[in-house]
Amino acid sequence: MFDGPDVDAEIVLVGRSNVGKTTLMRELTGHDFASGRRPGVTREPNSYDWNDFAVTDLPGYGFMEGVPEQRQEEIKDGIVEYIERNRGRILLAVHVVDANSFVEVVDRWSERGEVPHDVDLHALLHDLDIPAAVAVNKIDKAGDRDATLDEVAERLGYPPPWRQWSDVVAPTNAKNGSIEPLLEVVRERLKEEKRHDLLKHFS
Ligand SMILES: Nc1nc2c(ncn2[C@@H]2O[C@H](COP(=O)(O)OP(=O)(O)OP(=O)(O)O)[C@@H](O)[C@H]2O)c(=O)[nH]1
Ligand SMILES: [Mg+2]
Repeated sequence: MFDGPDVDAEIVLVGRSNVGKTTLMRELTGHDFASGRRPGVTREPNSYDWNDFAVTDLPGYGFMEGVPEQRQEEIKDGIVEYIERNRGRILLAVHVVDANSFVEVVDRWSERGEVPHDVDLHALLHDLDIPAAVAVNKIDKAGDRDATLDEVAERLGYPPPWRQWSDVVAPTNAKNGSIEPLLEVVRERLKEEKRHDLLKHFS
């Protein structure tokens, strides 16, 4: 359903609609893509590529304004299929969440006995052995930063204190370009993969 760039290494951004993936993409690549105030802006993957390596912003899952529920399900399936198909080349999946609504959404679904999309997606990355980062975005709006980060991380399987997971969990404010903790996670991951040639894109 979703085509991707013709590359042999990729970083993907995944997450619910409206969490700030496209804004983060812009900060990560230095190139502009359409973002918006309402959920459901990105409906096809956006890639930025440097010949053999790309950063790809995937559509968001969950509620999308003006998009029928069945179509929302298809998009989620398309995202899962994209990740499964490209698992061999994905160096890192940046799972983006909204610091201010994540816990509430996850708990609401869990209380209903359903698996929240984000928990499901994170488990998929784990099952496929795809290294994951969690960008806890819109951190500028969080009241108690450390408590928020602890609560978010815990629900994705990283028990508190969140700081012990600094190789995974990265607070970000994509809107004003404060994404240094995420850049650090990306650089560490690239070093692990011996892709020092790519570090210059994330300095
Ligand atoms: N306060 C704040 N707002 C942010 C931040 N990052 C993004 N936003 C805002 O959140 C809204 C959604 O941003 P997008 O980047 O379009 O989100 P998305 O995840 O790509 O959304 P979809 O394409 O609909 O899935 C926009 O109004 C952004 O300006 C942030 O760190 N802090
Ligand atoms: Mg988007």
